[in-house]
Amino acid sequence: MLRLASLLILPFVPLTWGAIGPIANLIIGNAALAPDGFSRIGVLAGPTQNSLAYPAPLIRGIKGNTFFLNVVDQLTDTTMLRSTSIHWHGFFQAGTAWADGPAGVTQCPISPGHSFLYKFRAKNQAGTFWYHSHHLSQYCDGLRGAMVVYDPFDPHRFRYDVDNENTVITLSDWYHVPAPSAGLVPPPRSQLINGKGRYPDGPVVPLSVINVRRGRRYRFRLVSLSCSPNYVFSIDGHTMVSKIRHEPD
Ligand SMILES: [Cu+2]
Repeated sequence: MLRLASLLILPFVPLTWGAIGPIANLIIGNAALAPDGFSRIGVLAGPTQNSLAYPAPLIRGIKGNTFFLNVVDQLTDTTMLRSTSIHWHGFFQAGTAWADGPAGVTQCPISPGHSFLYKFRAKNQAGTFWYHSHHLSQYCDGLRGAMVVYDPFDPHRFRYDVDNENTVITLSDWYHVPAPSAGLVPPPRSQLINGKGRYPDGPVVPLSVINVRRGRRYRFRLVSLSCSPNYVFSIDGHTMVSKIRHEPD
């Protein structure tokens, strides 16, 4: 179970991770990271080679937008897959099945040094989605991020005051061994909220903090970027109207 230990009552401070989209370059590269205090190389994404991150950057658009997402493969680490392909999880892709992403099904994987422009429209879709590598188990090495399609005419708009990139909460499992050598169904070493967590007997590294202001209503967009586990999520001192379960694909 993942629990957000506390919602700190502090002035609202925007985080610095920048959202991108609906027109964007998405660079896929290798870089070191230590989301739970253990350093390893990951398969990461970012708007530039110098901003590779985990989770991958939030991609956002507005209902009706056409996404132009240019995925550029700059992978070099031979301990992991160097070719790639991205699936935009939850988008219907009516008429654009070629942009759905499963390598070997709707496209060949993108080879290192090459790019692929995904173009698809969020015609009648809005809400919280995610995207991930769809090339074997590569997404377990880090190529996963959240995606939001905002609806300017959201029928629930009167229920909340704040809905932005700071109210997206990602849940994910994390591994210390690169996926190609981790064996079949390896157990995750840690669980991360917004890309931060700890593993048993590991260092006491910072956990993610989401600042809120008393009296304001926040639309939290909870999204599981899971390779394997399901999550039960709760917030201390708050009643969840319904428990959310998500079956990863
Ligand atoms: Cu998916």
